[in-house]
Amino acid sequence: MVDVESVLNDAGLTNPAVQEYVRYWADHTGADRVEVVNSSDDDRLIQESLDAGEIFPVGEGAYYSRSYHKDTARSEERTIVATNRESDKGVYNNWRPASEMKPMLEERMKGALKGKTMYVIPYLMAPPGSPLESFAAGVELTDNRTVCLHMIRMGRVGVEHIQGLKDPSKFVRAVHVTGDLENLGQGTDADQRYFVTVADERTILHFGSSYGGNALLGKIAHGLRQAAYDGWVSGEFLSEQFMLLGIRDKQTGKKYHICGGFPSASGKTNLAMTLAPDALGDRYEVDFYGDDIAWLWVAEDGKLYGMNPEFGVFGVAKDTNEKTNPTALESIKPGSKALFTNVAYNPTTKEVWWEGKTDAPPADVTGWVDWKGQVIAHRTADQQDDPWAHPNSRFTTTLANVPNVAEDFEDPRGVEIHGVIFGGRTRDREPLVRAIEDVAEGVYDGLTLGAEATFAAEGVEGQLRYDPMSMRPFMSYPEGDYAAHWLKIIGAAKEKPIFAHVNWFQRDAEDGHFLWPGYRDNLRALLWLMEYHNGEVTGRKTAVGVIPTREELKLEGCEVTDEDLDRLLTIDVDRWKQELANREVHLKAFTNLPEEIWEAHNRVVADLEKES
Ligand code: GTP
Ligand code: SPV
Ligand code: MN
Repeated sequence: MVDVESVLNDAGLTNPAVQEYVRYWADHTGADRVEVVNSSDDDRLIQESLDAGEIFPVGEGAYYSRSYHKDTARSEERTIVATNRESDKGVYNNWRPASEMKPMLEERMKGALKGKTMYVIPYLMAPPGSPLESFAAGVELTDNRTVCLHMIRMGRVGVEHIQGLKDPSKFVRAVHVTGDLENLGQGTDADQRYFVTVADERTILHFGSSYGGNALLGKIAHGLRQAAYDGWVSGEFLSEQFMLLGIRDKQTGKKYHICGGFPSASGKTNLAMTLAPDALGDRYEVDFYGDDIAWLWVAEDGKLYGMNPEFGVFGVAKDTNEKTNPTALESIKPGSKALFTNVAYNPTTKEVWWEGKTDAPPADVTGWVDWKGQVIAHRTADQQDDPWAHPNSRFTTTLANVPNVAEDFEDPRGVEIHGVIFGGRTRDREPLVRAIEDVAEGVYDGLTLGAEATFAAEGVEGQLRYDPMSMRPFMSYPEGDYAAHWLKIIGAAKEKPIFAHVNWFQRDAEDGHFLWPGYRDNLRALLWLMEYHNGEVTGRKTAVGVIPTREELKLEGCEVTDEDLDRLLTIDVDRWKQELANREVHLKAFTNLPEEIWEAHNRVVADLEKES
């Protein structure tokens, strides 16, 4: 048996509550070795991983790995929020009793680390000194060295974050066991995987994956699910799947911060890292703060603040290129120590490629292997069209590598929030942007956020898959309470943010082209929103919010036709009435939905009626 105590003492991890926790799990999993991980171990761990063939070099100073081919994304069905009280059961959180799930996970993890090393990763999901720091401390235990490399990039990792805790026992206990990936029955009736957050015990037990949010427990499991629960129980803050950006107006010297939620793979990373369009670049600059999680709270000065608890970016590789996201490309260049997962790789030239990186894949396929490790040159005729990279392949890099990262991105005080936006992929109905001043109506808009049902098989034409605040896969407590908590937190702010719904994805009904050019041009909608918030423009009032007039949008250098622009700035009252009927069904599923939310809904219904 390992002498856990001396390993931890030697590493300076003397916090007795941590020692007790690590000792318990080292015994239970039967680990052969225990090793404490600090971010300063990165170079050594990279070398060990290269030597072991777990990662491969990409040029100089970047790396590549593949996950098991049945282990490439989060699994929503296998993800569970467990607590000790049934009143925590919501519509989306897959609630189960803690008394049922804990023994089940303990059973799966028993003896699972025989012959293996248990890595102990002390981390902080907040800039040190943050007012929410006490909710941000955690210790992940993992059997996977690549997970350590990712955690060093995605969180702040080091013994110092756990040694000085005000309450030495207040840290999230996050246990990750990879399991025997080839024998877990992923996606079958005999699926062995379980990803459980025991929220009221601040314990995370994930079994059966080495990928992304399933395995980097500081990120989604702690940073979103656990933090959302903590924010609600403490009454102190919100944790949301939000991006966070700043806009600097060099002419007036003003600075704005906007956060907002788009469902997974709907453009948060692209928006957060965007640059101003060339024609507006002399006046405006965009600062990057975060692309996936924001914590929001009201500080003593009565203002609403936001911060990104993460230390890095775990971004979708597909379609990342010079045009769509030049800053992302810059952040993963040689020397960045970026990690690529499940893209295509060429071990001879040490290059990576993914769909959309360039118009066509490399013409000379010599040496290239796809994300499954299969040699491209050996593909059979019917495999020719298979993607080279997995559609959920990702890059991992630290925030500091992003060229337009905000100067104050690590300021523990966070930044004042001026706008909260929601957006999904909606091919019709949703205009480019509609501003909402009333807080309850803004929260209502977030609760009714949705993305269109992709391929017709499951979806009803024109009906959305609702994804409240883009939190559907990460919801940890009941939706009615969630809405009430939002009203409470934002309601406490002396200066209210403006809400807005945005849509970059409206399409032409005939030929399907995107009406709006998107990407860098999206800033134009946000600039209008801030000017509206400042009272500099008035817009046009509609039943579903205030819409810009064409003259109010800064359109210099924007390639959009007059006809498309008209459509982007129009409300189709009949389509909206249809949508409102769907919303009613959606909201009725939530118990204890605050009366203010129903009032907002009814107001919009009545206003639409007046407009028709
Ligand atoms: P998660 O990390 O899964 O939470 O995703 P995300 O919300 O950060 O999504 P991401 O920014 O990676 O974008 C996903 C896809 O949307 C990419 O393929 C982008 O190219 C595409 N996309 C982003 N912004 C736009 C836009 O303005 N217009 C169009 N047409 N596509 C966009
Ligand atoms: C998402 O799926 O929304 C992600 C990736 O950001 S993961 O960390 O795997 O959840
Ligand atoms: Mn995400």
